[in-house]
Amino acid sequence: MCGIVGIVGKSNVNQSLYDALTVLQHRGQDAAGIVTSHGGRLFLRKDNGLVRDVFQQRHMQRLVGQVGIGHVRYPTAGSSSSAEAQPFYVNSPYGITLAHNGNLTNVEQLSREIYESDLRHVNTNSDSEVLLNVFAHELAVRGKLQPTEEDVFAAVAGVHARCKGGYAVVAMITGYGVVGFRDPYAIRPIVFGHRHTDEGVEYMIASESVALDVLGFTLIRDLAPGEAVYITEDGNLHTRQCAANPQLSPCIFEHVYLARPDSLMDGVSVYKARLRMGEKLAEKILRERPDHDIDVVIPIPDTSRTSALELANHLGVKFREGFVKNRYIGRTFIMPGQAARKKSVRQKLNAIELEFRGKNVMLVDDSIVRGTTCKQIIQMAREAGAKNVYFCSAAPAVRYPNVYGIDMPSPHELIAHGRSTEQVAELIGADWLIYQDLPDLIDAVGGGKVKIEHFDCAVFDGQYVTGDVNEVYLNKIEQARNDASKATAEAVSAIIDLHND
Ligand code: PIN
Repeated sequence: MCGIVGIVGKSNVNQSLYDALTVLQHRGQDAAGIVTSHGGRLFLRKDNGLVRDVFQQRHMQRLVGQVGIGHVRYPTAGSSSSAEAQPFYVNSPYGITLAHNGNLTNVEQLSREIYESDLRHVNTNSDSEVLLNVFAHELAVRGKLQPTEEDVFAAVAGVHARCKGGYAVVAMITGYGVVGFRDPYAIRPIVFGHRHTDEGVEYMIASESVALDVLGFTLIRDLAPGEAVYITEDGNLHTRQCAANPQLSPCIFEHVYLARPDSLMDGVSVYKARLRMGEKLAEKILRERPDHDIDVVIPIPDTSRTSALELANHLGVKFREGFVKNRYIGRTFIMPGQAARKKSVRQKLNAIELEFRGKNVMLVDDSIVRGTTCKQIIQMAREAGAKNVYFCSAAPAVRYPNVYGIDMPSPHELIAHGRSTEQVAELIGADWLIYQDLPDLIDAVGGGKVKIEHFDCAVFDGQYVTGDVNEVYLNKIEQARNDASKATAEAVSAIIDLHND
């Protein structure tokens, strides 16, 4: 998962891009980058690290121009080099830079085509660089000295015809404008909006509406599946459907915990969706355990708070903050002769004993992935004196890998892979466990004021909407993951784990 932003402004956009990336920081803490364009020149700064660490005063001063794009990257196994920080750049045609959120599922084939047929060179293992080269090729074959919006949209249509997988993209065509587009299933999110200044109207494209809000832009709308928006440097906005058979199937996991609650995605309030998840969970508890003896509902901070609150309301049970999170976790230093150790949950969360002692507590989390964190948290609840510890997950059991840009462990690391609810409960040490049912999650997200019927729910049901993901592909990525993780030093994985939890 990553965050992307593009701005066509009326004055320097460096500060606004920086601010937008800070707002999107939850979508990726591994690397950050900004490129701006001024007078036919590009100015780029990208590196590993948080937005606040990557950009210093001296970098910001160099990032001049009224047009630019930016990116924050989530760590994925084997992609931690700063050479793979985004935006990526190709010099021909025009000079194009691109930032991408998602993952292409046919990257091997594309890489071959790019080299053998398009005669292009790709210098990293990043699928985003592949995507950029496909886009650049599709624009180059139009053969124009000055691309029009027709050329740009034709190039996006070319990308849709060749690329498979999940992608939300912003790309800057030097001297011409910024284009944003979304894959034909709209798996990854992308919105656009405008802001009025004394100098005129400015436009922003971003992963989440919260970036628009915070910077004083007004949301125009989400891009539709397969749609592209092109904003020229002089401020003209064009949109076009560029896919042959678009079908809205956004990733439901965005609502579970990836997105900020104050974002609207495809018209759905993430916050409201989480409230409804809590309501549905309460209904399930009342159905399956009408005689429950829960004394108190306690969220595991932060994401699950919203669902836990509504769950408690619907059960008519007290809601209490039983865990306090340290917001200032430090780095893990590698001392001579010592291997870096994974930071324990204990360093991040502390229990307020009096909320646990002698009580039957219902802990709520947004999801159970590896099960390692929740196991430790359940243990903490017991040590704090809980009589019984029940657990519920606002999402269904995560049983399958994600191939559209969310970094998930491989199947055998997923605690629910091939296991029943009772088996998971036993492994994590809960007295009983309740998972959200998938139809309830779908209804919680897509059954509000704005109706969405179909989602990408692959991590829960193993159904991959793009239709090209089979056993062979899944085995291949698992193998690649294992190789990458073997090659990755223990110290690095400890830090990645810290981010993932
Ligand atoms: C919570 C994110 N959320 C917490 C991620 C832990 C599963 N884990 C998925 C729960 S927040 S595990 O956004 O950081 O607040 O028990 O499966 O290891």
